[in-house]
Parts: sequence; structure tokens; C-alpha cells
Amino acid sequence: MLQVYVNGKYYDKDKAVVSVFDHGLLYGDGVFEGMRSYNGKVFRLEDHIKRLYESARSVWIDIPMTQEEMCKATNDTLALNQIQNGYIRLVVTRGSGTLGLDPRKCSNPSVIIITDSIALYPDELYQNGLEMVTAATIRTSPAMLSPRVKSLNYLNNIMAKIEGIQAGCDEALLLNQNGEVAECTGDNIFIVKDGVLMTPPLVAGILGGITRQTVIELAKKAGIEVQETAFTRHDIYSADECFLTGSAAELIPVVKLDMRPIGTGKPGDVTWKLIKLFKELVNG
Ligand code: PXG
Repeated sequence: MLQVYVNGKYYDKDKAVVSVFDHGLLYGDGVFEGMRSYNGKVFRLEDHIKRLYESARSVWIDIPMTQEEMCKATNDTLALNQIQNGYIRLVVTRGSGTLGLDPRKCSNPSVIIITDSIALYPDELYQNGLEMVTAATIRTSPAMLSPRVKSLNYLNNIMAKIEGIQAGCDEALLLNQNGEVAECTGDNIFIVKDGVLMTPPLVAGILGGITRQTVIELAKKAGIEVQETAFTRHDIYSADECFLTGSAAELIPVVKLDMRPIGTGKPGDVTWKLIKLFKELVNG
């Protein structure tokens, strides 16, 4: 049976539990990471662990182990479950406390590592591209809670996801408080216009995606001009290509926004090229 790491011990998946007094449950008070493994190796593990610790630090959670120990625990959990091509969910909560917000009443952060498989989108969407709609829900402003913190409170994203689902779409686009394009509910966004690859900058109020960073690096290496620059829906409506990036989703083409075809309405050449380069990279 699948073994789940909870605070240094392994449990059968149906016995892996945390307290109902855990502030991760009571208040969404915690942080997490979603990672992928390819051929038994976690993709960009150190980058994910670094982001986890930065998220934790930002919300004043002191993770009771070093980054090296966290990397080792992740690799050990993956190896124990003999997972080659899988998904790893790392969760750190504030820990068990009392009713009431006070984080000082929480004993120790809970550290959970789950390894399993994930399939966010059906294969067909990777071939033909997905359709999305702009959500009325705007992305949490950095002045409220920085979107760079990958926190356990995903209601902002889930509200937008519901809007996408209600509209019959696979994803929803979130704008920031200035009406600029931010990101999607669990993915970063890229567009291609006249051969130039564009993605919103971190200051647009987005999660600093590790797949996003990987794609920027791959594109630059391939001689594609990359601009991290603020843009609006106008730029997507008039773009040649569009795609999303995320650890779970990898790269996935987008062919419609708000019922309007993007470019030719089919995944474009630059998108296919980057998908190919990404596959080559992760498969070593
Ligand atoms: N933006 C947001 C809001 C995310 O949650 C990304 C961008 C992409 O970041 P990475 O580092 O993965 O390239 C994410 C990541 C899920 C799921 O269960 C969501 C993510 C990752 C894994 C699983 O929907 N989001």
C-alpha cells in the first residue's frame, strides 16, 4: 500500500492523518509544493524546496528540518513507493493548535509528503489545446497576500476554477487588480506574438512557477526572444499562440479565450517546439 510521510514516519495511505486542530485545516494556515518525478528523479527538486522554505518564511512558519533533510525525505518517500513517473505533494502546516488564530498556540509544523500519480487534463487537450474563460474573480493582490506564497489557502484560485467549469471551459484566466493578465488557477501563462515569447512578470502578482522559469530558460537557449512584461487580454486575443505551464500540467496549448480563437485556433509552432524541448529535458 502507498506509504505517506507524516512528521518523520511512514503510514499506510488510509492511516496517514493530521489532527482536526491542525491550523492547516482550520485556517488554511500552511504552505505546499507540487512536484513531478521523471524516471525516478524529482524534477528541479532543489528549486521546489527553496520555494517551499521561502513561502514558509514569508508566513512565519519555521520548518523543523533543513532543506537538505527535506530533499532527502522527498527522495526517500519516492523510493519507498517505487514511483518512477509521478507526482509529489509536500505540505507543511502550522501544526496542531487551539481554536483561534494565534500561531503561537501551535505546537510544531506538520510535514507531509504524498507521492502518487496526477493527470490534470486528458490527452486530447494536449493535442488540440484547451479553452479558457476570464474569471470575474481577480487574483489575490500582493498587498493582501503575495501570490508568490504557495499557501494552503487556494480559495481565490478555486473560485476562478469554478467560473471556468461553469462556463464549460477547462481553465480560467485570472487578471490582477490592474486588469492585467496574471495567471491561471494552477498554471502560468505564455503568449507568442511575431515570434516573441511573453509572460507576465512576478510583479504582476503571480506564483513564480518553476515550469515557467524552465520554459524561459529553454526558449532563450533556443534563440527565442523572451519578454517578462505586463500585458492585457487584448494581447491574448491578438496573439499568435498561447500555452500554460505547471508542474502537473507541464506545457499545454490554449486555443480559445472567452470563446474567441487564439491565432489559427490550433496549437502553434513555437508551442510545439517548446513542448518538445521540455520533454527532452525531463526525460534526460
Ligand atoms: N500558478 C499557480 C497559482 C500554481 O498553483 C503554478 C502557477 C505553476 O507553478 P510550477 O512551479 O508548478 O510550474 C502553480 C502550480 C493542482 C496543482 O493540483 C497545481 C499546481 C501544481 C501542482 C498541482 O492543480 N500549481
